[in-house]
Amino acid sequence: MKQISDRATLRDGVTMPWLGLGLWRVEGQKTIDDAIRAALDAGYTAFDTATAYDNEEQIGRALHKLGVNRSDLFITTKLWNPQHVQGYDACIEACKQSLAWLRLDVIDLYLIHWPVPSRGKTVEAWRALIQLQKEGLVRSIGVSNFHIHHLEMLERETGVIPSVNQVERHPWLNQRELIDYCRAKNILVEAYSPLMRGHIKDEPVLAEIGDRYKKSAAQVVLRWHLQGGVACIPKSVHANRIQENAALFDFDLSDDEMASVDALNRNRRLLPDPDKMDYCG
Ligand code: 1BO
Repeated sequence: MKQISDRATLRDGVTMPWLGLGLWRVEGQKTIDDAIRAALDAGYTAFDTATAYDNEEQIGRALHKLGVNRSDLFITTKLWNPQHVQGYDACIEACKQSLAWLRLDVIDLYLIHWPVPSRGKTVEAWRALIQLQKEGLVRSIGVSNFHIHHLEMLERETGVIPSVNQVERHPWLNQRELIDYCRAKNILVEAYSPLMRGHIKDEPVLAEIGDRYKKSAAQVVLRWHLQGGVACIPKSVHANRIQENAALFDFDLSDDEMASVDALNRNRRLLPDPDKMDYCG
């Protein structure tokens, strides 16, 4: 990819920006207005939220106030576990509620937020997303926090493969096996917490690589994601950081530098393992 407007083509033909602004734990109308404005100014068109983040309504208000052309935007939101585990109808209603909060006619990408395997409702929730796409309420459907065995279950039970799997991914958790599986199935992997929740400073090699290009360690990590074919949604509410996180398209990491970042992997999660995340409200 050469510029922030470049898009990945998903398996269902929908195109999605490689880089978006993550809005997890972004709260308060003014903070949201300012972050979205700064992101638009920096060239972002993709915004990632979830019902669980409790900010869809404020995001909808911000986009409406800013008068952004709808066709220029790519909005992702996610089905939250309490509705997921209630079954098909609750999943359909949850999506309609997100549409209302976001003030949209269609969601660009709708994801099952967590597999919640202990409740056994994931296939039913997936069937609801398939129906939502058929009805045109969502353009593309995918999942978040799915291991390979969860993805296999959806394919086996429904024959419909998600377009995106959004997962925790950063240098300490490079998700090699999952990425290889998703690539073989033409599922785009998207990284959340791509900047290791503040731990980048613990790996000095990242700043050393950055010095060669006059880039920060964070920019090196984001470039590593993109260059490795992984979309990402760094979160920030600071205009200067939002801009910095988008200034990734004027340098390339060498193969050796990509390998140095890969070598930092420890299979270390900073957030819950999806097989153990059972929260249902
Ligand atoms: C706990 C992580 C949630 C990201 O969507």
